[in-house]
Amino acid sequence: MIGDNNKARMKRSLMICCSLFILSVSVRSQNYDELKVPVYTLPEVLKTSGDKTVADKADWEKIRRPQLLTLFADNVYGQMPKEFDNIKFTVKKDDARAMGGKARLKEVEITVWKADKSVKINLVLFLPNEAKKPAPVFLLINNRDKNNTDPGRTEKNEFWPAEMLVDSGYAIAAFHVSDAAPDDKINYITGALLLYPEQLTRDNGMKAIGAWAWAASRVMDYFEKDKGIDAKKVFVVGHSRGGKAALWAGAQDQRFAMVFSNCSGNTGAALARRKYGETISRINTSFPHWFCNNYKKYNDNESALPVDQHMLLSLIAPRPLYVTNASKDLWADPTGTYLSLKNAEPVYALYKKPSVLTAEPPAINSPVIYSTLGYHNREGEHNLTVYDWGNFVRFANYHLKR
Ligand code: GTR
Repeated sequence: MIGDNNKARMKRSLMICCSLFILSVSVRSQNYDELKVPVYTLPEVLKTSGDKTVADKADWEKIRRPQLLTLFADNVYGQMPKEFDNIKFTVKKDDARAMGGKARLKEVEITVWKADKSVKINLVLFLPNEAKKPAPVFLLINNRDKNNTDPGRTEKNEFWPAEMLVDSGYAIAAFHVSDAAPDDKINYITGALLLYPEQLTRDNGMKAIGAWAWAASRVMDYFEKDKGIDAKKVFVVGHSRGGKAALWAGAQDQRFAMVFSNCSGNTGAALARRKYGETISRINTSFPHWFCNNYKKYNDNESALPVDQHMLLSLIAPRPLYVTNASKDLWADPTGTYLSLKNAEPVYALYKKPSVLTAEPPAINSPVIYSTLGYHNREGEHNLTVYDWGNFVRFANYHLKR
């Protein structure tokens, strides 16, 4: 006879074996073979839910754009709450002679209240002292270590090459995602979501990526009040998970004049239906706190999704959009990212915005700069580097005619 304790132990071992097996199958089952990409049909970006084809920008703005925003909110990123009671900007530090005198450093605490709750977003901002007029600004949604955006500049990192941006005549800013939603499945509710507890009970409720995008908009609220900033030239930048948030922020909030999404991959710029590299089921399993509950319905069921990521990119139109990959970062599906960008062209065409994207992805390290839709596939690993930033500056210079 097997005792109850032994039975429980055996059951536990069996369960552990099964989960390890499922995990190893799912890891092994990520596809990196172009020949195994399934045949798929992308949902039509210009076909409304009422089956009408959008032929001009008026219908795009009135009908299709709002439809797509709702579809993304309900099925992918969750709702974007817009209301709050109060917002206050407190300049905690103001140093006119930072970076050896070439920049003004401002550290600003942005506090947002709703009912009796509040959240604080800490902004680091360098303004170029040489600027004769309000400066355009790049805002990084920092999903990596806070040291990457060290205001003291003891730590310098190519993830946020602040000196290089200032030397190019731009202001550079950053906030850390943990202020808006800590990046873990337990604590993500302890930031912006404190203001919106009702979101937690909804299947289309905002989670971490939505909260990061929400915070980017609160920083935008601040930029509108800072006389050193040209609020019509605020560019949102994000890498990887931060790149997913940057796209959602730019799609939602049209005050962002340009969007830069670096190696954002699955549920960022890459098409979901290709199931190449990271998939929806994989991302929802590893990061259950990023997207709304409804998104889990599309685990291994991509074709049922009423949107794909080219539609998210289309929501940035007509504003300039720059998307990147890294050649060794197959997890983020470089080909699927490029195709997604290419499939956003019809919406840009409604605005007569020229794109020079070729049918096939450009060669590695051959950036497409002189285009409303910009792109590069940098040689190397998944990262945000000086090469990437250098091209962001070139792309911005081109569009600002600098
Ligand atoms: C990975 C995740 C990606 C991407 C990346 C990152 O683990 O699967 O979707 O977000 O992390 O943020 O660096």
